[in-house]
Amino acid sequence: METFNNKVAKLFRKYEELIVRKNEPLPTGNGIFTRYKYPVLTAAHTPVFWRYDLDEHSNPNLLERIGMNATMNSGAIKWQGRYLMLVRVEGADRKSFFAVAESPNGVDNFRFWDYPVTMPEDLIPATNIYDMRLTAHEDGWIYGIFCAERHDDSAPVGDLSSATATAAIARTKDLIHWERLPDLKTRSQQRNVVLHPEFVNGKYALYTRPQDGFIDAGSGGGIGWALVDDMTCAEVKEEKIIDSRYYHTIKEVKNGEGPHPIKTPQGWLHLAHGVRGCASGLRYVLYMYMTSLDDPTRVIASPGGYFMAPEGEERIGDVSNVLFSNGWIADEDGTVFIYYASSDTRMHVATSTIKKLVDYCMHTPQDGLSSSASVETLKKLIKHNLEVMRDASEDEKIMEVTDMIQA
Ligand code: M1P
Repeated sequence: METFNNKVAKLFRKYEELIVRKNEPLPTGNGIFTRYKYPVLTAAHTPVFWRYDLDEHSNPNLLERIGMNATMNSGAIKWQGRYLMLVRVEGADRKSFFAVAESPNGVDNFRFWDYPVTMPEDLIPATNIYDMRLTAHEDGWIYGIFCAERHDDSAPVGDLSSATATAAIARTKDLIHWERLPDLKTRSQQRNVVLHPEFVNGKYALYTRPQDGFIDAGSGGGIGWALVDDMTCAEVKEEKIIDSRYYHTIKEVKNGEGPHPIKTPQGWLHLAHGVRGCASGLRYVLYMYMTSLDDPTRVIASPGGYFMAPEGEERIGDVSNVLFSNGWIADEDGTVFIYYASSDTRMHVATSTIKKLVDYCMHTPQDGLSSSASVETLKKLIKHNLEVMRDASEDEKIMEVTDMIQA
């Protein structure tokens, strides 16, 4: 009979194989980004010693004691030369918490730190916390803004689904010790709030997502912008929508800022999610846009349609048909690591470069908001390409003749 110690050794061996498995870029693509073969984090990547009691006396049958359900919507940062994700881990009990996983190269070998984050509570404790955006701000702190969810006590008795969403704020210098600051004061519920990395007119700048209800953006929505004097008592007094939602687009139901934008010489590069409704439920895709360096509220590029949509196994999971991103890392050499979750279940990486992403944003046609506008845009490209192809074949003919003369 297999001994307890052998069973434990087997668990660790299998786990280790998973952690050190090399990831592979997938050959197919659209030239804009590269997907990878394996998810970078799954629930199975959470340490064995989080899930099992490894003491033979208290767990003689070596049963899993604390089940993990998902590793999803993760913030990201390059920290002391390592690629870190601030992961939203969801237990089998449906409670999310934060934990750091780090990798030496950004595409595989992600390993969790021993302990999850101990996040101090605000005055009113939250039931669930999730989807942290990390910002290394020029004031010297690393801020984490995340959603704090609480039961909506104004709901009728017996309604155990109604909840409220608030933007919670914490800051750290080492990603281990967190100082919790008061939740963002705002007129509406908020999710997907993100801190801009630089001061704007001497103030902190926030991307917001005002919403009428916990799920519904309602009459409002869109990606908002607000300036705040002090992050230790942050209050949104005025909010301006900088990226609206539109009828019959990928962001018709709602949208939300992803990670904080990346600064490029051409402007701020943004990644966001857009949501539309269909017979199979809500469909979440990722899209991009750019804003001006002089005025970060001015959109200067708005490529039409989605940047990434769920594909293959990404389409299936706890909440199917969802891609969500709240973390990316721009490396010194211009490589961009885009960390995205699929179907609220697992984390993936896609790589691109700043140059390609700027090109994508600047030169992808905008959404013309109607079928006929889309056809006109398409016809323009076809006409141009047919001319290019015709010119190329004319050149080839000339070259053939020249070759014959020379021969
Ligand atoms: O289930 C899909 C997503 O739903 C919500 O998205 P949004 O903030 O746009 O409403 C969030 O709960 C998010 O965590 C989740 O991935």
